[in-house]
Amino acid sequence: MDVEEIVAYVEKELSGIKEGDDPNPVKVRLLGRKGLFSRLFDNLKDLPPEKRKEIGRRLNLLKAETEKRIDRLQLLFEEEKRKKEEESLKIDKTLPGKVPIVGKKHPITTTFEEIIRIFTSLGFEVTEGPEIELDYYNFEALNIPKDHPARDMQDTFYVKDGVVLRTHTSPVQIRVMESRKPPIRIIAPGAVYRCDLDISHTPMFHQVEGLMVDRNVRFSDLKGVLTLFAREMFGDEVDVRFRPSYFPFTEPSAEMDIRCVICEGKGCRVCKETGWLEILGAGMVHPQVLRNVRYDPEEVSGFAFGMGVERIAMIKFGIDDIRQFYYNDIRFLSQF
Ligand code: 2NL
Repeated sequence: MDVEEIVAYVEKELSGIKEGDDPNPVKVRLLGRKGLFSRLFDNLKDLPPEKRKEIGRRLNLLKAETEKRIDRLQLLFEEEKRKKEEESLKIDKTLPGKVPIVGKKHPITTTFEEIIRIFTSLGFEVTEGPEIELDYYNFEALNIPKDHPARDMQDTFYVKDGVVLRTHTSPVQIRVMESRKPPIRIIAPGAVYRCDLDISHTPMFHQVEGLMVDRNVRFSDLKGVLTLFAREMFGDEVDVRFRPSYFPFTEPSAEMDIRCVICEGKGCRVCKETGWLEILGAGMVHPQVLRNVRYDPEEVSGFAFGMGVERIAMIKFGIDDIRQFYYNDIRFLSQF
């Protein structure tokens, strides 16, 4: 075995690899399991012992040198590969950027915020409560009798015996009254649920209710606060009127209308030719409701009101189908 010849052979193989080329085929040929060095070391055993040691030493040196050079070529190859990849992905910084779609607040959110702003500026505090509610707080405490149509399976989602999805946010106000003494001035905004779906009803919608309880709270306070609300919400000039109505939890009860914002009172499809749009219901808190929360109706009185946020938003933005709010169609939502 002529070591000089082997060195020359290895040198020829290694110098045949250009920098940046893949050194692997040569690596396999020289250093692989059945490669050159492997065979050479096998052959050592056929040499006489005195030669074996010296040649073995030189072969080991040559092998180590070969490994070092292959490793270096391997690094150069990887680097070249990475550069080529980068080149093919290269970003043209002069291209105009993609304009991201920026989300907007949902019209129900902005309407909520506007209602809340108006009442908090009048000193009302925002309160919240559970959407899964006890029958007691949703109906019983509000003087809604067991046989009242609002309790019908058709309107209420029953969770289990004695538990419902709240059908209004009044139960929040009952809970606050139970836990505090008058004076009370609160609003209760939130999601409510009724089993109903058509052009003017969705099974989930939103309400803001309000409540003021103190000594000597009168119907004139109700009229003053709610008139101010309507003017802030729909414009300074808007006309309002109160019509007698009925709710089991208020006595007397009323509904408030504003002059139709579409036809200005002349009569149109939206106001059903009446010239007026109903925006909320209200009344003086029923004495039985006050007693239910351990208030003395001889000492304190209060007014309460409730409005549908979707309804307010429909009037404000001129939307005729409540379901539009919940299709999540970008073409609809991006208009606000
Ligand atoms: C409507 C009418 C109303 C109330 C809600 C209320 C709450 C308590 C006591 C008494 Cl704790 N009343 N809330 C009163 C009158 C009307 O809502 O048309 N809502 C959409």
